[in-house]
Amino acid sequence: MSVETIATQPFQDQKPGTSGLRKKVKVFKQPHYLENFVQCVFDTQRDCAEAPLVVGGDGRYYNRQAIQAILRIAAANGCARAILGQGGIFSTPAVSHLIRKHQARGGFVLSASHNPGGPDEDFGIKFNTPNGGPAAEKVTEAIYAASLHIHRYHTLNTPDIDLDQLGVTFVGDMQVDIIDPVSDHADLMEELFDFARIRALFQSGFRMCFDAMHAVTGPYAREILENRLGAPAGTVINGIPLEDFGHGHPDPNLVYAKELADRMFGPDAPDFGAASDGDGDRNMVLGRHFFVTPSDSLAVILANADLTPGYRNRVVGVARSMPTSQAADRVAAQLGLNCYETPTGWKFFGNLLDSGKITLCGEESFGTGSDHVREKDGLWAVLFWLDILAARQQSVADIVREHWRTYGRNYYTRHDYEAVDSESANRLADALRARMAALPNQQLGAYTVDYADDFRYLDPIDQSVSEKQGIRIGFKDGSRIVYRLSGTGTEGATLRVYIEAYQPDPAQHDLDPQQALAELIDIANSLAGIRERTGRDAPTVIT
Ligand code: VG1
Ligand code: CO
Repeated sequence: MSVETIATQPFQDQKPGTSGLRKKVKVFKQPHYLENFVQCVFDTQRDCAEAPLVVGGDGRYYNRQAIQAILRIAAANGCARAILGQGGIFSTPAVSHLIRKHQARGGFVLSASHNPGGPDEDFGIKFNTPNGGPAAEKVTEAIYAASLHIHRYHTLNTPDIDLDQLGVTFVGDMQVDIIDPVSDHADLMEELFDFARIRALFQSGFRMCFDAMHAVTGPYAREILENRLGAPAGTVINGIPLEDFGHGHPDPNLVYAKELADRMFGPDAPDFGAASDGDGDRNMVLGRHFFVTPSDSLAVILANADLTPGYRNRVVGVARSMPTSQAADRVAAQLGLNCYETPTGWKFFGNLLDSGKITLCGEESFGTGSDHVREKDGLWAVLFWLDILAARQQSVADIVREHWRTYGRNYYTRHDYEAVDSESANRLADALRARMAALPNQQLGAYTVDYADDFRYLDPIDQSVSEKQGIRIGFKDGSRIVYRLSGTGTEGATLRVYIEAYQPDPAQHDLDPQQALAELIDIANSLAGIRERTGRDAPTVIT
C-alpha cells in the first residue's frame, strides 16, 4: 500500500471556533479543504502508531464522505487502528467516552452540533484529545497555525469501506473496528444511575416525551429509555437520524423543539419532556407546563446529586461558563463545594475535571455534564433528572420551585441576534469596550453598576490565559448583563445578550422572566445601542 502525497495550498480560514471548525458544506466540499485540516491535526499531534483513533459523527449530510477521507489520511499518517461507529454514527459524548475507555490518542467528531444540516447547510469537524475532551486552545492554535502553511497531505488510493458492516476491516494497513455506536455509552449510563428505580417509575405510569429532533440521539434514546428502562414505545419522537434533520434546526430550545414544546404545554401533557441537539451533547428538560432553564438545571442537579448512585458522596465542586446564571454558585456555597467560572466552550472544563477540582459542570446553552466524560452529555442530563424524579416522587415544577425557595431564584434570559452584519457586531462590541471604564458606580435606572470588564480567564491548572471572553456588566445587587459574539455561527455574526437577576423573595418567584428582567433588558439594549447598530427591533431567539 503506497502512501500518496498530494500537493495543496492553505485556505486561511480554518480557525476553530467555540467548538471546532464549522462551515457551510460548500466550503468543506472544496478540494483539499477537509484533508488540509485533518493533515494539520496529524502534523501537530503526537505520533499515533499504537493507540487507536475514534471517529464518528452525527449523521448529517457529508458525514460519510468526510469519514472515508479521514480514515485514508489517518492510515497514510501511520495510524494503526481506528474505532468507528456503525454507519459513521457517534454522539459527541459517546466519542468522548470511547477515547477514554480505549485510551485512544484522540478522536474526530463530525458535526456542526445544533446548526442545520444538508447540502446548503453546515458541517463541522472537531478534534478531541486523549482526555476525551475538545482540544484545548493551545492545541487548536497549533492546528490553525499549521493550516496557514500547509503544502501537502498524505492519503491512500483505496476504495471506500462499508461503514455499515459491523466488525473488523482495513484501510491500507490500518485496522478499523466498526462497532455498535450505542451500547458502550448506554452501559456507562447504567453505572451512574439507578435504572431499577427509573424502570419502576415508568411502570407506575409516569409519561415522558423525548424529542431526538431527527438527530443522533434517536438510537441512544430508544435503547436507553425504551429498551433498557421500559418506557412505552413512542416515548422517543423524531428518533431516526436524518442527513438534513428533517429540514429542522436540531437545537433543543422552545423555538426549534416545537413539537415537544407544544406537547409539554398542551392539554394532557406528559410528566417529563426532553430534547437533545444534532450531536447529542445538549439537553433541554421540561416538566408539565414548565420549562427548566439550563442554569437552574445545573443547580438542581448539583443540589440533588447525592440521590444518584454515581454521584453520592463524591461531588467536590462545580464549574459553569461565565454567561451561565449564578444559581449553581449558591448551591456550591451552601454545600461548601468548589465553584469555578470559565469562558464559554466545553474545552475550558477539561483541566478542572482532569485535576479533580470539579465533578459537575454546565453552560446556559443547554449543556450539562460531569467527570464521566469530557463533553457535555444530553442523555446523561436527562437520566440525571429521571433519577431525581424517581427518587423524590415529585413533579419537575415542584422540585424547581422548592429549589428556588431554598436558594432563591436567578431569573435568567438570553437574547440572540442571529446573522447580524459582522462589522456592525464588532463595532458594537468595540463601542461597549470603550465605555467600560466609565461605567462603575453609574446609576442605570434602578441599578448601580458595580464592575464592567471583558472576561479574562486564568486557568487555575495550567495558568494559560484566555482574553476577551465576553463583556460583563455587574450591578451592585448581583444582577448581570453579558454580551458575547458567538463562535459557532457560519453566517455573519451572532450577538448573544445574557441577562440575570437574583430574587430571594418566594412571593416573587412566579413571574415571567421577560417581565422580571424587563428593566435590565431595556438597559442592555440601550447600553449597546442594539437597535441602532444592528437594525434589529427584536432578538431572533429568546431563551
Ligand atoms: C455555543 C454555546 C456554547 C457551546 C457551544 C458549542 O457557542 O453558546 O455554550 O459550548 O455552542 O456547543 P457560541 O460561541 O455560539 O455561543 V455544541 O452543542 O455546538 O458543541
Ligand atoms: Co452539540
